[in-house]
Amino acid sequence: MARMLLSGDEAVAAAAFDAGVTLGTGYPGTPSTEILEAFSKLGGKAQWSPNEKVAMEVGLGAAYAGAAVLVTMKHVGVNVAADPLFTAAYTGVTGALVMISADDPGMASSQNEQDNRHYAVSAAVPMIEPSDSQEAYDFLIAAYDVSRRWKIPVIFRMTTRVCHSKSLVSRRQFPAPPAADFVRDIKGRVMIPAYARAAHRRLRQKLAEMAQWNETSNLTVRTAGDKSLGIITSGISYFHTCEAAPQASFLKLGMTYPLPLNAIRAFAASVDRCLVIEEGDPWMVDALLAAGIKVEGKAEPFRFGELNVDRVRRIINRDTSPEPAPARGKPPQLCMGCPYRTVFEVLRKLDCIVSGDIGCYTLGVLPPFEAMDTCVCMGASLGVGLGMRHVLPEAQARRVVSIIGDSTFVHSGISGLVEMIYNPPATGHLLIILDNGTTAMTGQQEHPGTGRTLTHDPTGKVTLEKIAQSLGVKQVQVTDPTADPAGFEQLVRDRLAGNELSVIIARKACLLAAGKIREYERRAAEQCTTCDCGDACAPRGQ
Ligand SMILES: Cc1ncc(C[n+]2csc(CCOP(=O)(O)OP(=O)(O)O)c2C)c(N)n1
Repeated sequence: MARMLLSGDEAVAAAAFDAGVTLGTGYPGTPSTEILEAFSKLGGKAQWSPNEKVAMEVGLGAAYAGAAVLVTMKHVGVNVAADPLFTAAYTGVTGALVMISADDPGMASSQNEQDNRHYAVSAAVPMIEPSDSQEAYDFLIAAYDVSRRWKIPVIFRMTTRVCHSKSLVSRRQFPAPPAADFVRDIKGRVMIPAYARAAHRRLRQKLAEMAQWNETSNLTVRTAGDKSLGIITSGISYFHTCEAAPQASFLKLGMTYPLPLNAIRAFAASVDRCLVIEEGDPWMVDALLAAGIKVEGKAEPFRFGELNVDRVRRIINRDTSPEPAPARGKPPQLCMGCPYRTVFEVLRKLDCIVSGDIGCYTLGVLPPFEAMDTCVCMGASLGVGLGMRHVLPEAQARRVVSIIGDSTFVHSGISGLVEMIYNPPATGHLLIILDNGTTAMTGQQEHPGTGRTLTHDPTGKVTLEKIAQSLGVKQVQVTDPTADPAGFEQLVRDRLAGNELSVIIARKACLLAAGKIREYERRAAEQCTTCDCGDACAPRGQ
């Protein structure tokens, strides 16, 4: 096949497609979102799940049934998927499962820069890290081989630069993987303690075998150079270092867990000074030092943010002098005409204590609104708001409002609403769902509340107000805040004054998505002749 210019995300999608991956599941999150979208465009079957835990579980079920599966998420998504991941390591898989962890060192678009290499160690699953798009392609194929051979989920860790940079990729052809087929394995897949104890031992045995295999695997590349400086590295750091110290000797690792300790030990002994260049936490250097290998790491300031050629030069030169401040960019802001603006204006005017959440609307924290007081992780607005309501003096408690986007509500807000019903504060509580009909922040993906699939075709729709009502919220109001801002303000005032539990769904389509949504609805109305898809087809009659 001809060579193509692909991003790392597109290369992963192409590899998954070429390798015959049967199903891709995931939840959007920068920098991983494009993978499933590209996989779907190539003709692969891809679907958004309500959240990463569900995506992992659906993937796991498919892999138990013998299929090859791709599960995608950003780094914080792995926190959500961690519960099934850790025990999936015990059960293993029958087909093959690769989980993409797209990490965001430097936090281009995330709330933290957690280094998910730690997950490989704590979940005890192998981890593979590509450096560019060709490796994203080749290593993904290798990840499926590892997963199939050792019957284990594999973490495929990428970072923003690898996900989004474009480089040339040669694609190949592969034989089709075996068809799905259920083979009973009760002791292998039902993790009661008696079976799990044996499973843990099996897992450690697999890791020992994989470590042995990795000692000579072709995922490791050794380049002989100047003996005075040896560099151990992986991922994007490899390219920064090639430019910063082209004369050095290199040991570039592809599979970074379990580490090929003997190969590393031999490399370290072959050079005068052996330096580990890694982005994020001093994860690898700590592991190597713990194994008694004489290596040197980086100074603490380089733990923060992305590395680049200049920073790698500084690490090599042990230069910890102040770094130049990055050029100031233009701060992001809520779009002009964004329906959330009205909501934040009201919250600001009423001096609400706003327990916020993650999405475009987090920008309500910035001037001119400054109408958000907390933001932790997806879904936290409910729990954090309720916690404040429980302990604050009444006058303050009455000012507490939780706000959450529609996609985030479906992702992990519903359980917070269950908590609100179960443990209601004495002053009641108000949740405002900002329903703009899309997952705007990550590029307008569909979610269960839109009633459309990843490919924008109609499917079952989860209706937010029905969820709130069925859970027992008495005061549920759906309103377009922009249609009558004064009326919206009065509504919020009324809800804050009472002691009831209330939900206001502020519904108005994202300005940037509205045209596309109308087009999807028109297309669906044309296609849908036998209407049995409930609310998804509602616009048909309009
Ligand atoms: C666990 C986790 N998964 C994914 C993300 C990426 N992400 C942040 S907010 C968000 C959803 C935003 O959609 P919505 O709640 O509808 O708000 P909008 O952006 O449309 O205002 C996503 C996918 C994340 N931060 N954390």
